[in-house]
Amino acid sequence: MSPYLHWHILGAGAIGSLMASHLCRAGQPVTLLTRDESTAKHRCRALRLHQADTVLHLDIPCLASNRVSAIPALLITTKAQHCRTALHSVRGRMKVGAPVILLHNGLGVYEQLVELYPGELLFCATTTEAANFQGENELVYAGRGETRIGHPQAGAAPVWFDGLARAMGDTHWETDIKQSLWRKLVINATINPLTAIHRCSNGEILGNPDYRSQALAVAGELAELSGARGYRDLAEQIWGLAEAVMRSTAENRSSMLQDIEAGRPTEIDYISGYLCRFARTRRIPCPHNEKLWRTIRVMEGRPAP
Ligand code: KPL
Repeated sequence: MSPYLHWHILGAGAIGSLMASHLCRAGQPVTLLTRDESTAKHRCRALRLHQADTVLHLDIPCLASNRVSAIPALLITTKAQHCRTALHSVRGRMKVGAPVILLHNGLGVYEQLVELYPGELLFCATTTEAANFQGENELVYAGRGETRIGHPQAGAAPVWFDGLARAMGDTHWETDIKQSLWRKLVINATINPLTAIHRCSNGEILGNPDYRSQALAVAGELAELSGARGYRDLAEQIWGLAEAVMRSTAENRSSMLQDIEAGRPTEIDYISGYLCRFARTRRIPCPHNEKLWRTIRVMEGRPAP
């Protein structure tokens, strides 16, 4: 019997496929779940993983999510706004005691999912791994990063964690995952909406004086919100953290910009929207973030919040 859990991955985008390729390369059992019966027909997805100058051919087991019978462990890598439907679609197929890890940008999904699944089995993760598809099966591993996994109510690492971490590279158990998720949230809130509005790369936000001053105003409000949330040290670091990410990913087009360009819904309600709702409960004005939330929703063709 395998000492490893058989992870099923819902959300076969770039990050989900990268995580599947890590498990596959480590020889651990993994299955990509897809809604698309035709992809699942061959029972495997042929991926070409491009990393530096090498190309690796991987055949990742694949199943239609309505065909899977008993899921021992689930990693959900869909966009934030699709996590609830994704979990709902396989809820009746989960083995008793199966852990579920949520890996997406933004906050607020865990609170929605505890209604659907036992809270003690719901874990959250954040990653700085970077990948993108350049062609249907051409997965580019754009940058090695770090993955942090934890439970929102804190606690020690579960027994399955070491096996998973062995496959996933630079992966750590995080005792304060809420703070790590908040840190990623404020970085995304500073960068993503502005890149989508100005249709520019992450680096151009720093390079254009007008965009830069807008980002500084957004980050200033986020510092106040972070202080109110109890993260005083983080409040002082926000601009420095966001600036470092804009420099190290200068050529990147943010995930929100890619969504806008492709006419897809964005994660704005879980990024700026989550922060503005938090600000309203504390009666903290944050007009710059409100404006970003409103503008992106209107760009998507949705009513302003
Ligand atoms: O996480 C990102 C995203 O695009 O969603 C950043 C860090 C901004 C990199 O582009």
